[in-house]
Amino acid sequence: MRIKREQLQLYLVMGSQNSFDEPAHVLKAAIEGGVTLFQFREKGEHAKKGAERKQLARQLQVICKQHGVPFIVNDDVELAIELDADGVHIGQDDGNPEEVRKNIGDKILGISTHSVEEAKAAVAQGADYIGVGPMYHTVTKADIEEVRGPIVIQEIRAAGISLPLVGIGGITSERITAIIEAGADGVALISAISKSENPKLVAEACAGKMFLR
Ligand code: TZP
Ligand code: MG
Repeated sequence: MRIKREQLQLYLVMGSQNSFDEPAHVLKAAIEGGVTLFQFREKGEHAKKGAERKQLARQLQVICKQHGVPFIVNDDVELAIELDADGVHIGQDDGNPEEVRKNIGDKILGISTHSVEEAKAAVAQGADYIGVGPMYHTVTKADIEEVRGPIVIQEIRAAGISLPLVGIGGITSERITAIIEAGADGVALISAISKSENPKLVAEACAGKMFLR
């Protein structure tokens, strides 16, 4: 088991483009509030590039290490290997999962899925966990699939897929219960935490919703 279900409970996904405050400050506060897993997702129009991007990744990885929080890199196998990150997260259009698995060896592999079919494929491809979304409308990611809500998670569980799973997309502390009740092990959030005035308080409120099952 490369990742424990409990480690997926409160998954913060973030890059510098997602926060007004320094990403390092946001990450520290969020971890103090109860974040259990972190994904470095530095992408989009306003994202850092090259050496600056790598430097930020290292800085955030150090914070994760200090707090025992696994550090996952979004869609960049090369960077994950160079930094010896704990894992990689890929989407449906981010290349061949089998190839990614070969390259990362025993690191954690997360795959974004949107349906029972994609979830089944992710299991076959050796994913350690899947992200399912978008649960709700979001403006954080431009190219999102149709919003179908927590019902997709119920469908995936009903199909017999027991792989660790997080919901993602438009999630706030108020929406967590519905996602956990649908069968998720946790939730992945960007803006609810990263754009909050008080990331620690929001993370605490989210963490308080996790002990339901
Ligand atoms: N994948 C599906 S929705 C999404 C990603 C990366 C964005 C989630 O961001 P937010 O701010 O939590 O809605
Ligand atoms: Mg991607």
